[in-house]
Amino acid sequence: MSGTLERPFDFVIGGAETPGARGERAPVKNPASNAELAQVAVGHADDARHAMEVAQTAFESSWWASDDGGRRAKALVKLAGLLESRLEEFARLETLNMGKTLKESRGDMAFVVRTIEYVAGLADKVQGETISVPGARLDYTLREPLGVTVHIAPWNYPLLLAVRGVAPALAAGNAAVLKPASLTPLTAIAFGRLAKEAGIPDGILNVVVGSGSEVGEGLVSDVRCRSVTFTGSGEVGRRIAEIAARRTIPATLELGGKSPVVVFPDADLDRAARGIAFGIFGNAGQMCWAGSRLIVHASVHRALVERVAKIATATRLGPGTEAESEMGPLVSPDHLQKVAGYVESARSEGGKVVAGGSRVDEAPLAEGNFYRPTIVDDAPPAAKAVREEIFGPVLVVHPFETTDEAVRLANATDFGLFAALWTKELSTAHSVARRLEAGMVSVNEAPVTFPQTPFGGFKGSGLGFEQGADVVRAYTRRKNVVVNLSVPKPKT
Ligand code: TAP
Repeated sequence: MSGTLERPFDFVIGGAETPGARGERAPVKNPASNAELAQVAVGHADDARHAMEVAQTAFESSWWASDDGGRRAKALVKLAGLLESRLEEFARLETLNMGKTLKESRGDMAFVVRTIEYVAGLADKVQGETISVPGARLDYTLREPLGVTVHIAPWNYPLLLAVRGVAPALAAGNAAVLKPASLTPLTAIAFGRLAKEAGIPDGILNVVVGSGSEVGEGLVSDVRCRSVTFTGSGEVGRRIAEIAARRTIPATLELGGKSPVVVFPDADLDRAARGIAFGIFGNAGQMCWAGSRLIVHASVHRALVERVAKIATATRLGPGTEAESEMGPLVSPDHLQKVAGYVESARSEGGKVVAGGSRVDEAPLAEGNFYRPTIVDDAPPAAKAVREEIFGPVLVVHPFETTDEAVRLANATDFGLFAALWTKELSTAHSVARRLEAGMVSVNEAPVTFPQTPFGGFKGSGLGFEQGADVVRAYTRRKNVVVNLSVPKPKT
């Protein structure tokens, strides 16, 4: 890809494309080359306020928030269809902006389509209940939309993680304001442009771009914001939780992890090696639930590390747009430096780099942010690279002797998003799955999720869940109504 995309990417507010109050635009880059890719509108606090005001008006005045969930479902199904019909275009845009391979972007877009279809199916099933109470009374509950919901998305799955919150909020009848990450806003904006064609009323789906500290905080602090869904770093997530607490609004936080992959001696090592490589080198390791700590039984330690190292070394790096590329670049030069810094710290703290461990500095990839799939063996448990989320293609390895030790090592982290187990023993699988402090556990499987399964973490990995059958209901509020049915006796 060379040159800038011709059409600028402006905000989508109230069904119209607008460059924002001050008319500012800034370039976004292609991480495979660091060349300019597109010009994007950059907003400020006044744009955040404007988006919230427009969303509130649409919520109050359009049919969207009415009881007609079936009508919302139709519009959402149309939205999913529009995206599906342009899947290749969206996948390419995602790859150009974020760096992941086209295969990965196609998978992400298919997941987005399925997510919208899934929540569309729930839109007319948001219902209250009747409750038996003493006396001549009818008591029932109503489920109402919250109002304007705010969605702040990260750069690693730009459209997928945005729509994972926006779609159920819309299905419940809310008006949404989405702020994608400044590094990767293109697919979110392109998605916002589809809303009108899908028949979603103007102002119900809005997209505004700008720095998190100004636009993001502006959205969450706005008096009209009735809930916030955030995916990103723990530091920012906790800041958002503080604002939400002050405003007494719900916050759903998805904050990353340092996920263990525990391999028992009876595991199928070839399958496990492929699953482990997929779980840490997929999306160049920029995954909240990357299986970044391999905890392997000492008897198969060397054999397994050799297998994973072979896959790491054979992985073809290249621009995501090229069919033969198996791993794309990291999202930005700053992030590349951060990942490289972690590997250097692991080396200096006694870890052995057995694969990768360097950026690609040969032409033509040297222009981009390419970092080799890396394995650090025998890193001390206290090492920074073992404790902190690296968010890159870096696997750290620890051997264990007993199951208790494996569980202790797996749980020895502030995070609790995901854990994987590899064993053929049914009892080991089920008993260890129960002992792991993680919101999601997979057995003999690389990380995999579906719109119908809950996604969320324990401990420092977040608050609340996304996806799953309760996801639309989570964007409603419950109201209890009691009606006195007694008929006054006629006065004689
Ligand atoms: P964050 O700084 O947390 O950014 C995530 C989103 O929050 C972006 O849209 C960002 O906007 C916005 N944001 C930043 N500061 C904000 C604030 N004070 N108030 C409201 N919104 C704010 O994450 P990052 O810089 O993209 O990545 C840093 C680290 O976070 C990564 O290395 C990784 O460890 C973690 N991360 C985790 C995930 C998942 S899936 N859990 C995803 C991405 C990153 P701008 O970027 O436009 O300023």
